[in-house]
Parts: sequence; C-alpha cells; structure tokens
Amino acid sequence: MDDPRIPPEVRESLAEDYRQVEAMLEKLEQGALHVAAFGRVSVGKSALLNALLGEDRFSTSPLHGETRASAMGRWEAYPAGGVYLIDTPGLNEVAGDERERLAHEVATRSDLVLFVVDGDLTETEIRALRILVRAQRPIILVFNKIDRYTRPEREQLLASLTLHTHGYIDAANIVCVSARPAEQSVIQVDAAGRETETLRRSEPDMAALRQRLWELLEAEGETLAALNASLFAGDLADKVGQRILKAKRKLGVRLIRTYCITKGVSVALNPIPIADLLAAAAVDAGMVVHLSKLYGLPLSKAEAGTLVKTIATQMALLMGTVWGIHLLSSALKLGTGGLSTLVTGTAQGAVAYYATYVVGQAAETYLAQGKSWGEAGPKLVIRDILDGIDRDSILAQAKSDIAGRLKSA
Ligand SMILES: Nc1nc2c(ncn2[C@@H]2O[C@H](COP(=O)(O)OP(=O)(O)OP(=O)(O)O)[C@@H](O)[C@H]2O)c(=O)[nH]1
Ligand SMILES: [Mg+2]
Repeated sequence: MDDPRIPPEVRESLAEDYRQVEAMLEKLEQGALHVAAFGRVSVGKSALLNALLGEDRFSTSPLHGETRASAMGRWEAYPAGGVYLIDTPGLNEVAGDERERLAHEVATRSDLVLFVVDGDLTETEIRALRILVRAQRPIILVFNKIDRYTRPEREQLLASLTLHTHGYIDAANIVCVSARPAEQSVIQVDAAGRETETLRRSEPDMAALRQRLWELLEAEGETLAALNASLFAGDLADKVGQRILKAKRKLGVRLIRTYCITKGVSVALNPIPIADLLAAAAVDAGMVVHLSKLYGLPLSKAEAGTLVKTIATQMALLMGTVWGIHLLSSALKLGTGGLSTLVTGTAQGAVAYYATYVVGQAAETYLAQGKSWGEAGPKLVIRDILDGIDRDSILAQAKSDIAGRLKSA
C-alpha cells in the first residue's frame, strides 16, 4: 500500500483487498477457521447454524430472504476452539442481486462451506455449486429438513444428490439433517380422560453433520485454513497484476500520444518523402525505451532500436509498398481547404503520427507479454493491431493534435 511505484488509483482500488489480506493473516495467526452456511433462500441455513450453536443466534423465518447480511458466531462446542460459523443471505431463484454477490464472496472466502439444500438440486444450486467447486472450496453438502420426507423418499433424494454431485463432492461429505423439525400436534389424555392438543417440535437431528464437521476439522483443520489463504493470495496476486497492467496501459496511452504528437509536428514542419517515414520510425526508439521503463522491463536504446526495426519491417510487409500513399490520401481527404504546404505538411505529419502510434501499440503489447511476441510471433501481433485500429479516427486525431500544437507554437 505504500509502494510509490504503484499508481494511486490502483492503490486505492486495492484498499479493500488489503484489508481482507490483513484479516486473513490475523485469522491464520489465531488458527481460526471459517465455516459458512450457503444455499438457496429458506432451505434452513440460519436454523442449521442455530442448531449447531445450540442457541437462537440467527433469525429464521418461513418467509424467503430472512437473512439480509452475513453474520458470524463462534462455535463453542468445538473443543479446539477457533471455529466460526457464518450465516449468509440465501440465493434467490430470481436474478442474483447484491446480497447474493456478497453471499458468494463470503462462501468463496471461507475455509469450508456447508452447502445447504432441502431436496433435489435446482438450476440455481447447480450453478452456485459449480462456482464453489471451481474456487476449490471444500464443501459439505447438507440435506436439511429430512423430517419432511419418509425414509424411502429420503433415500431416493440422497441417491439423486449423490449422483448429481458425483465427481464434485465426496459421497462422505453428503449428510442428512433436520435443523428445526416442523411442529407436530400431540394429543394428550389426562387422568380424567380429557384430550388436549398441543404443538410440539422434536429435537433437531444434527448428528451426521456434527460428526462429519468434527472429522474434517480434526483431520484437515490447519490445511484448510492454509489452503484457503494460499488460494486467496494467488487470486489477489492475479488481480493486483491485472490492475497494475491496466494502470500502466493508461499511462502508456498518454506516453505514446505525446511521442506521436512530437513526431507528427516535426514531420509537419519538415515534410519528408513518404517512403522515408518508415525509416523515421527508427526515431521511435526513444518512445520504446520510455515505455519499457513504464513496464518495468527496461530496454537499452540499441534493443529498443532493434524492436522498432522488427515492427517497422512487419508493418511495411503487411501494409504493402503503397501504404504511405494510401494513408496520405486518407489524411488529405480529412482536411478542408486547398493543398497549401501546411495542409500537405499536416497530412504527412499525420501519417508519421500514425506510424509511431502503431509502433507504440506493438511495443506495448510486446512489453505487456513480458518482452515476448508470444507464440504467434510479431507478424500476427502487428496484423491484429493494424486490423484493430480505426485508421481514419487515428488520422483525424493526429491532424487535430498536430494542428493544435502548430497553432499554439
Ligand atoms: N420441516 C423443517 N423445517 C425447517 C427445518 N430447518 C428449517 N426449517 C424451516 O425453514 C424455514 C426457513 O428457515 P431459515 O433458517 O430462516 O432459512 P434460511 O436458509 O436461513 O433462509 P434465508 O435467510 O431467508 O435465506 C423456517 O420456517 C424454518 O423453521 C427442518 O429441519 N425441518
Ligand atoms: Mg437465514
């Protein structure tokens, strides 16, 4: 966060990740483990955690979407301590919203996920499971509300869950529970023969989950936490790399433009034969040296010159010998007024600008790939760049940049 080489906007955008890294390190130091309940709305995630905790910590309701934010409770029952249970908002069958995104984030940051379902897997659940599996999250698939099913129904659903998660989830990690069995009416008859009907809820049946959790934590607790931290670090390193690259690209765009203008203006003032414009591209070595510093892969002036020569050669081959004439006439057409020297000069300057622009783009691609043209080689890279450039808009930009500079001079 204090590294001055990292652009401020990147630093700012990393602040949240940095906070997470700190939290993760602290957690590792304390040997804490995070176990998150995750799943569709109303499958009984909150009820399940309450049953594990042995208290009504999280609010539950028959209405969908009861839990609105994730919350954490310490699992005192686990003897070694340090295990935290995290409740998350449920996934909605209707398009995912912000809460759902957060739930995903919590789940993919947890050391172990209790993926709670209350029957066969729905599309939403299959999608969410895939994401977790891809993020290499250890998962226990918890089939809750088994009190609602007869034994044969239960067996059949369990078989279906096992089948549909084959290859993703170890069969030993699929457990059946009943976190908050439905109330049942009980009729009591007193000594006088009077009947009274009362509603009674039987005890939760959590034994299978408790035992599996225990086994996993005992056997792999430390590995789970370390695995999670290393996955997070890897993830973050990729993210940081991408953001820095993006910031560099932004600076690179500015840098290339500055060189393009300088080059365009000098050619506009001292027009040179079109055929010499590519040779003049060799002057672009200065820009490449500058770019290479920006990418932290400094090139010497000679190396930069060789790189420019490679690019210019490919450009000439790809654009054909008459490229300059075509470009020049395009540049001229964009202008108004007659063929005064200034107009021709500006048009030639625009062509020079364009050439420098292509060299800059190519050099930048080479640098962003760690000083490599990649498997495709320079020819394909440069062809892609030429194909991707909107020639007329670059020429128009060139003319207005050059004209602006000439006017202010
Ligand atoms: N029959 C039965 N009902 C249960 C069981 N567990 C939970 N429920 C009921 O299912 C409903 C939803 O439970 P919650 O714990 O609020 O579900 P949730 O997954 O946290 O829901 P959201 O927070 O809305 O995503 C409540 O009415 C619970 O009483 C169970 O084992 N059996
Ligand atoms: Mg809930």
